[in-house]
Amino acid sequence: MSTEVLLRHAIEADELVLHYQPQIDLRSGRIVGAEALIRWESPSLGRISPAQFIPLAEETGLIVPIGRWVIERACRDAASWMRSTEGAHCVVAINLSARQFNEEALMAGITSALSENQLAAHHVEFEITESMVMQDPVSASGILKKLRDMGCKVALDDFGTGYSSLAYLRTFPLDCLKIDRSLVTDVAIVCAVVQMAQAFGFKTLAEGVEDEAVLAVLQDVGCDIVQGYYYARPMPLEEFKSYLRSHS
Ligand code: G
Ligand code: G
Ligand code: MN
Ligand code: NA
Repeated sequence: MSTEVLLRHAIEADELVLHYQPQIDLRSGRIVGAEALIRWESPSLGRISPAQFIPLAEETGLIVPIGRWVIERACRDAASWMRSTEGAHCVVAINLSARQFNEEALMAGITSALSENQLAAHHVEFEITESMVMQDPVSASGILKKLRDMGCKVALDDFGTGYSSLAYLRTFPLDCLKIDRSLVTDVAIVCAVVQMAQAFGFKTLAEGVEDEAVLAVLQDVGCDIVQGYYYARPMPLEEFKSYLRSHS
């Protein structure tokens, strides 16, 4: 069977899972969020990376049902950790793909996932890549505004890898810039991005933090939030809940 056919069945066959990677506030040391990262365990193909199957899902349109599943499951999981004292301030960060972002039914899907799980909108953040918004900045800006009007947060993912128009960037309704992990070891770039984000009124999150030296630089330049293997790898829900309990 082709990978496409197998992926089509992956949702109903319960082969997709979400792992969570903690996001830590640098000043307080508290866990303020967790990024949901999809995993596919195929009985016939083995473990397949989202870097492989997300592009396929985009091409075939399967990203629409998969993306809907991700939003529903992430909201359900976040609602479950939100009920504990340790998890009460931990936002769930959900990656949106280009198709999903431009889909008419996106807002309705989010609204129903929130209400079904009695999850407050401000506990959910959507990650949209720089290239997705720069393709059509005017339309993207309208969608970002709708998400924020609902009460959700919005982060610009992979920042620094695409071609952002700074003039547009400053007008975007954003909460956070996620500095791409390929850039976090470059002191000058990190410093410049943090200063620019501060001037524009956005928070900064550094991805792919793997060691103490990088962490020290980020602290120095005033980066707000960090995420990376130095703290933890993406992990299954139950493991993430114990992580929350033991790190608060
Ligand atoms: O976790 P990992 O490094 O393997 O993820 C690889 C890529 O897949 C990253 O670019 C990440 O943003 C993307 N990805 C992971 N989970 C999701 C998801 O739920 N939806 C979308 N659209 N992309 C995801
Ligand atoms: O594209 P996006 O930023 O959504 O993807 C995040 C990806 O980065 C995930 O696949 C995640 O597994 C991976 N990741 C998270 N932390 C680290 C890290 O410290 N080092 C590396 N190399 N990858 C990381
Ligand atoms: Mn991301
Ligand atoms: Na990224």
